[in-house]
Amino acid sequence: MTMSDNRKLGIAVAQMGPVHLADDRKAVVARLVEMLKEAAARGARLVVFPELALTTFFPRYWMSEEEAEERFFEHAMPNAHVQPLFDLAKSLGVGFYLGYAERTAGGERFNTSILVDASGNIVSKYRKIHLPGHSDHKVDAPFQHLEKKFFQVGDAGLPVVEAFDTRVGMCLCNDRRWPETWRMMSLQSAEVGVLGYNTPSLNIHWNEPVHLRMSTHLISLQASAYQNAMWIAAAAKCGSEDGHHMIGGSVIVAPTGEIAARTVTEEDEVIVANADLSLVEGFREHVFNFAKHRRPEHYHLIVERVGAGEPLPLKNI
Ligand code: CDT
Repeated sequence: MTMSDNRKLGIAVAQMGPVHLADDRKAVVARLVEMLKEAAARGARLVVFPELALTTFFPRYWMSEEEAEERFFEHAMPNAHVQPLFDLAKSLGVGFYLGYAERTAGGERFNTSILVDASGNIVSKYRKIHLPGHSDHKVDAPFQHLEKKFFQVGDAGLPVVEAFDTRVGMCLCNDRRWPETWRMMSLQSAEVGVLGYNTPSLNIHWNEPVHLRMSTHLISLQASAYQNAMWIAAAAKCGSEDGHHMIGGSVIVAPTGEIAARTVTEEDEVIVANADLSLVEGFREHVFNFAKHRRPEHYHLIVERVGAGEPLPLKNI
């Protein structure tokens, strides 16, 4: 990777308004195509679309796995529905990140995202690791969050690839709340992290005040961008999908932790930042010079324990 003093990457986030049950893939892809055109015209080389971008956020509905596979999963990527997006991206010379429900040839189901380069090739695939929600039918809840029923835990780690003259890592939605996600990327020298999300305004698991949905989303991204010296671009699918509201607040965050661009609607909306990648290098040379300052010999519990346990014995007291 070549480093210069002033390396720039035009990054766009293409936020989506609601996708209703009645909206077919063709109509959805037409919306993505329009936003890709706008993003390219505004100087973006990488466009970030949401999680499960091609359908409504279907894990809110109780149904069998077979029905979900039939209605909401992609059995190949690309496929005839999304080919226009791939073709346009290639002709414009821009790449994109796209989230979708993946059904493999072997019958596995993942909540997946892909990174497509400016030549229209899939250069990386991520399968969501931190699956939120439950697998049982919560009959008293206003809606379901059945990611643990419909998806397996991702089996592809947290991939970072060289693309767009930088290094790019991917994750999906709930992954953004876990510091391990971002540290895995920054330890692979990712300079840009991209994600899509569907975050219901109402948390069915506990009585979380609605305003915290936005503040915990933003604080996770801003802290993670700063602590890992990365650019982070996050795309919502938001607004009211058949009466089920999800937060917007799509952002592009600089390695300073500052928000460089933010959506103001809950509809299809493109934001763009000309990301200065040399900011990453600055932070990584100084306060977050990992090789100089990290002390992994004191971090062993992070990989040894899943849940919290007893304090470690005190030393040297
Ligand atoms: N899609 C997704 O991962 N949403 C979660 C909701 C958590 S509440 C069950 C999120 O972290 O936004």
